[in-house]
Amino acid sequence: MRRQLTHDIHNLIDRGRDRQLRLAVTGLSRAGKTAFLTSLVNQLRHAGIDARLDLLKSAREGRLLGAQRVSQPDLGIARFPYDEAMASLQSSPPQWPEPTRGISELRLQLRHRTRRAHGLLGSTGTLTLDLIDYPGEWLLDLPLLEHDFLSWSESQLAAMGEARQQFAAPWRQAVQAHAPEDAVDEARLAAIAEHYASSLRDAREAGFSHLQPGRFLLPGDLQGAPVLQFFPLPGVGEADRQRLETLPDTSLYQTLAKRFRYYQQHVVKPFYRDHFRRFDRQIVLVDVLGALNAGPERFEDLSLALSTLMKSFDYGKRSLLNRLFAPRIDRLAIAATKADHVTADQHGHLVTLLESLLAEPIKDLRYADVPVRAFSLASIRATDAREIEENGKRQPVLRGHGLKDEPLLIYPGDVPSRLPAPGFWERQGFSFTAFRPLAPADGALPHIRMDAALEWLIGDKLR
Ligand SMILES: Nc1nc2c(ncn2[C@@H]2O[C@H](COP(=O)(O)OP(=O)(O)OP(=O)(O)O)[C@@H](O)[C@H]2O)c(=O)[nH]1
Ligand SMILES: [Mg+2]
Repeated sequence: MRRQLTHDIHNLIDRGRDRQLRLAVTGLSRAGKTAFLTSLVNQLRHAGIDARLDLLKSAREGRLLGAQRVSQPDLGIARFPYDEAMASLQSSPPQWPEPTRGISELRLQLRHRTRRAHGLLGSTGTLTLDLIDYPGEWLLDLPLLEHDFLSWSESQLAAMGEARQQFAAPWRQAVQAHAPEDAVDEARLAAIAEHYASSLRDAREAGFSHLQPGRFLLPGDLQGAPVLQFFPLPGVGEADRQRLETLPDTSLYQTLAKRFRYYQQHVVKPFYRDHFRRFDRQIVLVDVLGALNAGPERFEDLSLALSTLMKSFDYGKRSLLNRLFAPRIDRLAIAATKADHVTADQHGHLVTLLESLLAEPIKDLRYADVPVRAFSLASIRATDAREIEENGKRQPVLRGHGLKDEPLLIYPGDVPSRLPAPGFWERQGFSFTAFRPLAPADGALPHIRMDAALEWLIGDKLR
């Protein structure tokens, strides 16, 4: 107990002297979180040796001395699989790291020299950087706290578009066999819930992102637990509220309502209370190019999902989040990942497209005075930029290898600078080929603008 207290006090003092920072990385499934954190750790470990970090001021000025991994503070959280990710990238042929599930963490200790007037170097300082990777899907659950079961159920059914209805057909058939007042046994409930969860998984497979409840997609250690076995109830609404509330505890309605409350209290809230509330800085990664590639319906859905996700960073005084948890993130980055999938002349468009995709949330953040900046980057660059000459004109192209190791030389197309108008999808398709990582040379991973993101996220702590 006393040791824990001393530990906490030390943590507090370090933070006061700007020596500790918790930086969280999130994004929807496959957005590039593992690649980003792996590269971030790799770049910092190679700072001052062979990492290219010119846009990170302390590195450019030769003041960043290096980084070491130290044991993480929260022993109950999975370790971020840095070694495993590096092993995949260094295998032959190189491979992308495995998908990850849930939250993980890694602690780095950075040593740097402080700066004094007239460019003189000062004393050495240490920054303890806690890096946290967690699924963006978990943030999609925040709005669920504003509902009770009945209103949540109505909202979910209303939000189900045509394509989602199709995935949900088996679930609907199963649930419609029961009335809200029926007593339904555990096994039957589990079976209906599995139909519901599977409709969400199918929707995600098909490229949809705006899906709730988030843990149904990424259950982690809650797999099979009754708290993940609820679903909306078709055929009832606000008008039935009085009647429904008088139903016995054993009824289908009351059972689902109870599980829903449990999910709010024991799954959604603890994440915000135990983790989110303690983050100092946050980067949200978005696979904009992947969504462009998947067509208009998925692109629109990504936009919806992102505006829900970004609500977790809206600290307006009256926001739900502020009332419940008083979070303290004081700086935010949003980044379009995998920028090495398009030629460098398109990178500017990628940023403006991301900004228009997030226009509303960015406005809210600015209003709430949370500094936010948009980037396009490649955590682990998998292509080389080349130029070819066609009909007497120079044309930038990308060279790399496909996932089956086949050599590729392509021009992937133009990125629109704003949200694509309907005509765009007919006029111009996108085909972004997947590249395998470049063959590893010794040393730092190749990247695009990781240093710019680092400068924004931690640069001020390395002065
Ligand atoms: N070309 C290129 N591809 C990338 C880059 N970053 C990620 N990718 C691709 O995107 C895939 C997903 O990246 P991850 O880093 O595993 O994404 P994630 O968000 O951790 O995914 P989950 O753990 O499944 O949620 C990778 O397997 C790569 O194919 C990048 O910088 N360049
Ligand atoms: Mg991952």
